[in-house]
Amino acid sequence: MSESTACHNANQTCWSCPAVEFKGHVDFRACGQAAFRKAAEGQLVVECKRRPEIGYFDPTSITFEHCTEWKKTDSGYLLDGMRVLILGMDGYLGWPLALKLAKLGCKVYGIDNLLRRKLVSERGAQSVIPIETMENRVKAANEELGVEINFQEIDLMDRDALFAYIKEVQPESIVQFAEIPSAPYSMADVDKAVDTIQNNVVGTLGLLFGVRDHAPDASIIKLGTMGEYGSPLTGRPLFEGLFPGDAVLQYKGEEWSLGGELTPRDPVSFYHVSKVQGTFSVYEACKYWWLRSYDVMQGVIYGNHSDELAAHPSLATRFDIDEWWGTVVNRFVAQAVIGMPLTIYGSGNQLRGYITLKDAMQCITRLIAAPPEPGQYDVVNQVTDVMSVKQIAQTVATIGAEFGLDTEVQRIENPRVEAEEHPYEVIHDKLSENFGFASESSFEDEVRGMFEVLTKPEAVARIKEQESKLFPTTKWSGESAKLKVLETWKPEIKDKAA
Ligand code: USQ
Repeated sequence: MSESTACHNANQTCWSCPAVEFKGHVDFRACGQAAFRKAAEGQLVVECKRRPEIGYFDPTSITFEHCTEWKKTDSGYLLDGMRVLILGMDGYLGWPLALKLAKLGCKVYGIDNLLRRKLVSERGAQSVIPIETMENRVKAANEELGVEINFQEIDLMDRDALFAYIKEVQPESIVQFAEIPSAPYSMADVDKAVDTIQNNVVGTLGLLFGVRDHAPDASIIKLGTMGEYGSPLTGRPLFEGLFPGDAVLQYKGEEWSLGGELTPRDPVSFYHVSKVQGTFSVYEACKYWWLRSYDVMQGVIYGNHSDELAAHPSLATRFDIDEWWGTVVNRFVAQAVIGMPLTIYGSGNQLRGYITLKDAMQCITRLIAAPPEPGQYDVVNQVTDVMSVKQIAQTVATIGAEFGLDTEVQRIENPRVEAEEHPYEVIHDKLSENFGFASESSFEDEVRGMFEVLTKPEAVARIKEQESKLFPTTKWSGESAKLKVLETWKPEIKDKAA
């Protein structure tokens, strides 16, 4: 990695540093729709909570590169011993992030209500890769990686406990992963739809008040989703959250500026609706209270690998494959392993953005390392590849053949209401251009790595135990008729030697 990429945030100054407190009474807040408008020179000074001996100073005068509190890492400069609070630490993403940040020298704190474990088990499913209790995970992280991770079993909806913990920890960055992440779960019945909306929307809203009152300088990394934009049939590009500042609409012979407006939302399930609502809450909180946030429109995450997870089996993250809790790539690999035809919904031409678990963790780390300015709400689209479901099935079958698997593919009636033929122009420049992100894993290699783990006898047994939960039954329409298989075929596997 080049020097400039590694230190992408070197030029940031105390304007962006959560360890700094703004002094004075100048109301210079931005509207929350664009980068922070700095006060005219001399109007504002700051004080560093970590280095009070400096006294009041101009916040543009010290860069991260020149500050003794910011240390160089391979993810840019990171605040030394940065206090990061991960909400949803027990989840698929929360745990690998905790390990990665702890290894980078952050002081990592986390909460979780362990709901995901409960919901997966209520479904009669299980993580294919066995996972330890949180207590054992924290112990294993200490023994295997030599890091301290602090965990509290707290429900995001328990605002008294949440606020007390925020007050105690005084986080400099907060990562909001504590959401119910399943589209089919949110469509299964009214209780599950309400649970999803309540947990995700009300949970995030409560959090914002907690940050306002107890850690207002913390940067908030909020996990959104690409599915907030939907897949517009017009081919409208999926800008990174906000229309570019110079976007102009022609209407009745006049030009109307769209600069700074949120890219239209067209969510594809009640789960995705909850994410849209989260976006608006965060956007408004930045506007009203000078909170600062990156809203991460993440594509479908897949895989089970990161350097820290690989250090010891007791550090593994969960890996779900059933209809509700598994995502498409992880599901296809598991299906191939037990000889079940891969379940393509509808035409299989649906396009989505994808990213490996390892790359997603790098992106989030880089966002933590380059906090937004006070009042700044910004969005990144977190994907590396755009693929159709059919392409994914083809690659999974091809790589499965390397493991001696003879994979069939089936097209089944689509249980979801989603466009099956559509353009998909995802703009995803910011992470690489502004945050120094460079992908470290490819689709093929990650799928190969998954096959290596999932073809082990104990994993095969755990997949077979939940075989009946792999074929979809949750229709968006609410009907419960069995889904028809439309077509079955064996993908052509090109002989590498040929
Ligand atoms: N699909 C199949 N066969 C399957 C499973 C899914 O064809 O067996 C298709 C779906 O119809 C859809 C696509 O694959 O077109 C992706 O489905 P998914 O279940 O992998 O992902 P999705 O429901 O969209 O949600 C997942 C995560 C969610 C995250 C989202 C990112 O569960 O938390 O927000 O990916 S995105 O899709 O970009 O909105």
